[in-house]
Amino acid sequence: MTEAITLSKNEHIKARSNLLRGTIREGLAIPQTGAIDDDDTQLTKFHGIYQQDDRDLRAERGRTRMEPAYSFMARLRIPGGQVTGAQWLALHEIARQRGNNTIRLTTRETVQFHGIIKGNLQPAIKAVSDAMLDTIAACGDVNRNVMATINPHESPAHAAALQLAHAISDGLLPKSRAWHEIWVEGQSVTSGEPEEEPLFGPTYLPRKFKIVVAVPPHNDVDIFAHDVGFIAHVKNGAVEGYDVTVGGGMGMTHGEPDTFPRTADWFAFVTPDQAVATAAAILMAQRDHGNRAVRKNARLKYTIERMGLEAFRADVQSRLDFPLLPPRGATFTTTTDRLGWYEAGGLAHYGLWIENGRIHDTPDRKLMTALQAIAQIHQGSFILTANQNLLIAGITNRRAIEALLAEYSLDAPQTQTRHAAMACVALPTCGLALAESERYMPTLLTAIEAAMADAGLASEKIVMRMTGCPNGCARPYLAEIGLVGRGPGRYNLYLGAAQDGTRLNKLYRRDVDHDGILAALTPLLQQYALERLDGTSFGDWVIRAGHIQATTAGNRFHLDLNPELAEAA
Ligand code: SRM
Ligand code: SF4
Repeated sequence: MTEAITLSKNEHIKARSNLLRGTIREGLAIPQTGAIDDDDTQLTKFHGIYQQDDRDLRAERGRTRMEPAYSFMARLRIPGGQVTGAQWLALHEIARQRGNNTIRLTTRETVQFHGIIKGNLQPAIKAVSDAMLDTIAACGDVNRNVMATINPHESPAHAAALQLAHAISDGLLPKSRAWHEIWVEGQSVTSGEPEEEPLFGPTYLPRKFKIVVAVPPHNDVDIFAHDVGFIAHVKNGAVEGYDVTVGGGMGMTHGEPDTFPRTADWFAFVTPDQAVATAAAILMAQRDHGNRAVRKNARLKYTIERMGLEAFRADVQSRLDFPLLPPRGATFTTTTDRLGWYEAGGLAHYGLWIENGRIHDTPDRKLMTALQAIAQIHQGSFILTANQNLLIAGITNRRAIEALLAEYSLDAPQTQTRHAAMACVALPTCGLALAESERYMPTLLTAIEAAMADAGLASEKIVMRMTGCPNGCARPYLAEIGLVGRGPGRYNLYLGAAQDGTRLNKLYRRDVDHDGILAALTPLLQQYALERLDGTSFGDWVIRAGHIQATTAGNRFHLDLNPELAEAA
């Protein structure tokens, strides 16, 4: 007999939502508030939309008894991150007319608009649809935007990775017509067809679900951070199959050891024509076995920890009519992007560094205007990377693009460490932020660059990532230096991840402020400069030098505390 479980609140909201409609449409029409109904805020996520409020203004508005300064964030679904120049121009206009005049490239190869007020929300999403794009399933308990390794021009395998990302994204998309009704048509449209969700069922998944596709040796999608990964095996220039990984994830909660980041397990090898069915079978196994009572333990990584990998594999296998073969294994070199000019597939490409993915104009730097000008003359595509950068791909008019990059100073040199860095959005829009991230990272990097230069490390690359809370949106637990917000101005400092994205880092200092971060890192950088052997990364060196205890390997590495911290815990 199965035990009755108490379902989490969100399960009830989904169940009674009439396939993700709730009362969103009615709520949008109420002019007296900038917000929508609480339950509906959970449902809009499935449409790629989050209700937020400006946290810089929260206290002041509370004091003056005003409603919080509500606005919405909208995230697009762009499998493989590729858009045309015309689509870029449309995104530019939406940000300008309906949002806060910024475009935010995310850590998952898509864009977000922030600061859309309620009255602008439906027109903004309609404009996204008019640009032949959508926001369906960009958030919520569904399969999220599917990422692919960057640049389909690089080889047929890269092109196949992009195609697979599209096929998985389309194949695993919710079937509900709610998104079109609410955001495009603005009314119910009855087609006469019965509406159902054959893959998900009426309560969708227990939690978010993320899939990526990589072509070794480049791990630019951070394959081990995701619920499911496909790793291409290439023979004679063509993909002969994919290794499949399962159970990666970053999110955790401070002080709750039953939540933890985890790198994915190697799971199986499948042929290209079996890949979408395999993704669907894994999704269905998680749909049926994921924890629907406790949301913080609902991700696939916890399902696999609970069931055991072999039992999980047997369940997935039972849903497929072909055998899951043993994984073959692959080697990666780096998680960072290829920036600057390079040639591939007979065309020129320019990897443009975007600081923390934020595209906007400032008095000193007109990045948004510059990209608009580039989009007006660029014949190829724009590809959004998992490192929050932008590849201007398939350039046929290099001289003209070069001139614009120079005119707007977009080609100014930066250190490798700054190029490799990422920070999540955090304040003022993210409701979960405990500390600054995007707005603080540039300042901290300047100080770390100075410490690196003093140590003679100015030209080295150390992968550094920061988040404003432990949810891990910039994948900080896979950075050589990871900083995770604890409270205003305070961070936990993690060290020791591998540059190829295969090993998590470990807590090194708890609750440190700006000076504390520098006090902890400066002597390490100096020692690293003296002691490292050629080619030893900082993440490997901190372990070799004994600053991080490598007591456990693999996907649970992160869980052990260093002895000195364990004593203090
Ligand atoms: Fe994230 C929630 C931003 C990638 C793990 N994430 C949020 C929300 C929506 C806050 C909220 O729930 O109210 C943040 C909105 C902030 C804002 O104002 O824009 C937010 N996450 C982001 C983005 C924009 C960060 C960025 O700077 O680029 C990334 C958007 C990706 C996308 O396009 O889909 C983003 N989030 C990630 C990643 C990285 C990844 O997937 O590669 C992770 C870690 C990987 C993972 O999923 O385990 C991540 N976000 C979370 C979590 C923790 C999930 C968990 O399993 O515990 C939350 C909180 C939650 O879901 O309850 C969260
Ligand atoms: Fe917000 Fe935390 Fe994600 Fe940063 S890591 S965007 S603070 S949820």
